[in-house]
Amino acid sequence: MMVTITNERLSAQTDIPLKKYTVDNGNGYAFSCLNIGATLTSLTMPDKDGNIHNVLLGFNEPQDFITDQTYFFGKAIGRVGGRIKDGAFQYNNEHIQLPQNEGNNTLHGGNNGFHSLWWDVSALGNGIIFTKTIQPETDGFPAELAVSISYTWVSGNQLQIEFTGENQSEVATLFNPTTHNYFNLNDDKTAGLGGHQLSIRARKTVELDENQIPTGKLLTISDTAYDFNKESNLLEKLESVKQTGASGFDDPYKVTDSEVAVLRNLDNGRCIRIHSDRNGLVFYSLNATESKITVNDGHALSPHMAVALEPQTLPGAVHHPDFGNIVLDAGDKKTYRIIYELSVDE
Ligand code: FUC
Repeated sequence: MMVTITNERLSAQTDIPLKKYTVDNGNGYAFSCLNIGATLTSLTMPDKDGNIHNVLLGFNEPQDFITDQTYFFGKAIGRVGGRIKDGAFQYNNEHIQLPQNEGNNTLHGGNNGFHSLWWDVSALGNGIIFTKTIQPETDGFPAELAVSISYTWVSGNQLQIEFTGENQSEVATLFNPTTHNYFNLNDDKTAGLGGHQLSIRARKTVELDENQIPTGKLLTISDTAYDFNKESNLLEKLESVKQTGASGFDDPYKVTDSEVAVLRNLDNGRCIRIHSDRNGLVFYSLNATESKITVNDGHALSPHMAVALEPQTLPGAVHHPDFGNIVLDAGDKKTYRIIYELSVDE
């Protein structure tokens, strides 16, 4: 593997320090990141005929990566992915208030979460690392948190995304980061999800209330529209979930394996296996969109143009201890890894 790293400035305005970093592994696979939001903006790979193309959906206008609070294309998400009911939790009998950015609730770390921060960047031998020490005044969460997020090529066309959080304070905080990439393995994103097959290693989803807040209950999904335990045609599944009255998938799955999901395209052979060290995967099928947003190659954004698969500790863990523990105590440090194993079926 011969990794090369290049960077370019994306904005001519000197007061906007937007930079793009591209890391090519020399085998026909490359990724690009931005210093705003530690964002993964593109992931290029060959198809079965050797055509190399980007398999992620992203904004066409670089400026949208700076201002977006809706789609989170490619964004690093933290301190906590998903929704926290009433933007608050109890710890040692103390009520801790968090930033509220979706009604009373906290979504994806609040408006000043990882996705909207400017990160410092350094090169590693096989990728890049974003670092930042986040103060409570910056994002509204308790405790000073030193964070690093690295994107590196590891053996055999595997992109590893590693999050480390270190609580540098005397009080506890929360840490449940994820990455919000939307995949579409077709070259032409306007072709939607045609040809895509998805499997998710899960037999249960988290029940959600009318505000998409976890109730604490798990639902058995065997043989329902939500069941992806057997590899399934994504467009057919979308049709069947819509027949239940939903606008698409926006659900946390309780995963049973470290290979949490496999997305493949039967037409062009591209395949992504997602590995994670946590117990949850949120599957979001990009259900609501505004067409004034333009994405890859200047096309208008439309619903179900791509799918987000977000590995994390199950949302709701802070209120439902059975779901996991996302508290990062004073002085504690935690590391999580997500791997995209990329391959091409002949
Ligand atoms: C997912 C979803 C949300 C949302 C967002 C962009 O994590 O659960 O509903 O709209 O991403």
